[in-house]
Parts: sequence; C-alpha cells; structure tokens
Amino acid sequence: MKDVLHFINGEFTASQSGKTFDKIDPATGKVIAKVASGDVVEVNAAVAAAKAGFTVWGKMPQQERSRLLMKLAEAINRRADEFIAAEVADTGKPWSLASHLDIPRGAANFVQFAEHFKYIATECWENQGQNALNYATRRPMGVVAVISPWNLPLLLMTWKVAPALAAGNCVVVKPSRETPSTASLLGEVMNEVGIPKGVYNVVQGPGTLIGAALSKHPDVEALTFTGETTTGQSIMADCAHTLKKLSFELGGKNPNIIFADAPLEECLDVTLRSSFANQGQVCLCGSRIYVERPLYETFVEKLVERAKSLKIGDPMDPATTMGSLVSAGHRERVMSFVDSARAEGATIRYGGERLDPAFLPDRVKDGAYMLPTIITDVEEHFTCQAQEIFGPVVTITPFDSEEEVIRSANATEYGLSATVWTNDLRRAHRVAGEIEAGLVWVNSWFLRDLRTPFGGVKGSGIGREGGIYSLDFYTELKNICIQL
Ligand code: 6OD
Repeated sequence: MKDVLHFINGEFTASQSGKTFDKIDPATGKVIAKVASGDVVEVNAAVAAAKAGFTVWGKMPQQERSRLLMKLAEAINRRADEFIAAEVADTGKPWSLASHLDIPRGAANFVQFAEHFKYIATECWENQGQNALNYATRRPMGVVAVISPWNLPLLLMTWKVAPALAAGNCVVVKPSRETPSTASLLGEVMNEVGIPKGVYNVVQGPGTLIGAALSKHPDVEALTFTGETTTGQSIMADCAHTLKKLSFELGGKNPNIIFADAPLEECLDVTLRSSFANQGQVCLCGSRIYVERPLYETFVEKLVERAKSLKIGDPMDPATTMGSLVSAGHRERVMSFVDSARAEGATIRYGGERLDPAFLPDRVKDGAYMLPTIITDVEEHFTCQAQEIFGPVVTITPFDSEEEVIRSANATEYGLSATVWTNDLRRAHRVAGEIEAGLVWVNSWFLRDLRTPFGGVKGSGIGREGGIYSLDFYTELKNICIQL
C-alpha cells in the first residue's frame, strides 16, 4: 500500500486535517493507496507557493525554462516504467496502451512546447500616418489552475501543464480522485531535474472542494479543465466572480461517417480503435457510427468479429488489448445506458454484459470489466444515441445520402470530433466542412499533430489549445504604442 500526497512548494505533504481516501485498482478491486484528501487550506498553500514560484520562473529566460522542461521530458522517458505502472494501476487500462500512448505523449507534450515557445516572435505595426509604432509583447499570467480527468491522466494533465510552464506560468494541478498517482510522481521528477520550488503543485482531493476553491481563488489567473460538460458549467459559474481566463475541453458524442467506398479493412481496424481504445473512455472515441446502406450489414458483421478478437484481460499482461473500466461505479453507469437501449427497443448486436469472471485471470476476477458493445436499430432520441456514455459502447446506423448523414451527425449538443471515411476526395472535403466539430479526421482517427488547434464547439468546449493556440491561452498580449 502506498501513500499519495499533495506536492506543494517542492515538498510532498499530507493534509493538515489528516484526511485520506482509498484509491482502488479497478482491475483487481483492491485498495492500492491512501491518498491525501485536501481542503481549502491546501489550495491556499499551493496557490501561494505558485505565486511565489512565479517571481523566479516567470522571469527566467525562455531558453533556460525550455532546457529544464526538456530535461523533464527525458526523465519521464527514463522513468517510463514507473509512470506506466502507476497509470495502469490507477485506471485499469492495458499496459500496452499506457506504454504506447499515455506516457510517451506525456513526455512529448513537454518537448513540443519547450521547443516551440523558444522560437516565438510577436508582431509590430508601423503607423506612418500618425508617426507611431505599435508592438506586442507576451507575458505569462501567473498562477494557472489545471483540473484534469481520469481517462488519460498524465497525457491530458501535461497537455496543459507543459504549455503553461513553457510560457512562464506556475501551476496548481487538481487530478481526478480516480487517478492521483502520476501527477504526484511528476512532482518527484520536477525536483529531480531542478525545476524551482512552487512552479508545479498538486492538490489531491474531491473536485467539489478543491476544484471549487481553485475556481474561486482570486490569485488564480486562468483555469483549464478537461472533463464532463456539467462540471465545466459549474466551474465556469464559480470562476465568474474573479473573471478568470478559461479553456474547456468537455464531453463528446462523436460521429464516425463511413461511406460505401471507404477502404474497408483499414476503416474497420481504425474504427475498432476509435470505438474501444482505453475501453471507449476517450473523449475522441466515435460513439455514433453511421454506415452507408450498401455497406451496412457487412460492416456490422465485420466490426462484431473484430470486437470479439479483442483480448480482454489483466492490464499488466502485455497481450491485453482491453482492460477494466475506471471503476465499478463507472461500469454500472455505462451498463445503465445499455439497459436503457434494450428497454427502448434497440438491438444489442454484441456485448452488452459485464464480463463473466470465469473468463478472467484470478488476479483481476473482481475487476470492472465489460464486453465491448455494439448496438443497432437505434433512434436519435434513444438515450444511448443522445447522451455521452464514455465507455466501450457504440451504435451503428445506416444512412442513404450525404445530406441525411450530415444532419444526423450534427443532431447533438456536442461537437468535439468526427471521422469521415471515403475514397472520394471532394466528398471528404465537403462533409468535413459541414460537420459541426472542432476536429474532423478523414480516413484516420486520433492522428495528432501537437501544433494544431484542438478543442470543441457547442457543448464540447471553449477555446483551443495546441501550438500557438496554447501560447495564446497561457500568455497575455500587451500592445505598446510609441509616438515617434
Ligand atoms: O490529444 C490531445 O491533445 C487531447 N487533448 C486528447 C483528448 C482526449 C480526451 O479524452
């Protein structure tokens, strides 16, 4: 059993109240850690440490900050096995996924922004008519709060921490209660590579307390959050009083649009991933699949075959491709969508059940496992078609025309991402242009270039991060006007 502590001003600390909560490994059902459960007093200490740290870090030359962050990325890679083990135990995700996606991307986020921000220039406007010169400067803001989710814990936390730090801010991170470990472990690495005290702080605990205290704190200048849309709404309300700059990446109900001329085998392989990677717990997963009618039955049959081939098992087994959901409670929530789909008259083409423990190795027989689930015969108003499920559950619906599928794809309150599968270049451009989403992948999925704008429209978020868009969020631009 390990202790997971807060990381404040370069030191690991317990809560002043002495309170802790149990962290359960969802794959085994066993308690693996006692986690410090913070309160406003820890938030205040962390924000004060960050504010003090900013007097050093915010003034450090960009080259030096970038050098330290590159060392940090190297150290994450060097200690990758520790990070992977912590992420796997917290989430139940397969080792194979954490080692290919979560942890390398955690390091890559630091490389990306440390490198990119070294070469940033600002603009200058000559005004000959008025004999004046305007030039813009960029400055870090101070203390940034990062509230991060449980599905890709290190990846999504560092997606925000890396640009915030590279731009010269100090951060207070509030990780999800489900996944406290890698945020704390990163504190160790910060100390190891010599990042000054107070630059990176972590407060563990319940969102209702810690998230709300950060949202209301007058010394927090900006807040960035990834998570559920309803949580984003309450964070925004809490931030209103102190008028913080906000960036939100929220829920999704992403459409996958598959035309009959799609490259079928490749499309099926990628759709299997976009449906069930990380047990379907990725905000970018395509949960509403639309297939052009001539291909529909073949596609359903072949996707079912592929779903059957997923190797569900112990996340620590390198051959496992599907692990446990993040908690038993979350599995019950996901199963309730399957139950309501049945009740509303949909057909469960595959899955729809908790996994029989008899099919699991002994170590994980009490885990929060369920079968990948494929549902057909759904209508737009069915709960499983309208609401975000965030689990290994997809629906497949046939369509007859481009106009029809665009209308269906857009019939959602969300707008994070979409995929379009076709070999017709003009159609790909046309459909991608019409989809209401922040990001559309054509003949691919989760193919990331960290320089590009990332974020959602409608209920899926506010703002964009990535490349220069992160710089815009994590800095303030000031215009200086000189009369010559
Ligand atoms: O790849 C990224 O940068 C990103 N923000 C992915 C989000 C995944 C959400 O579950």
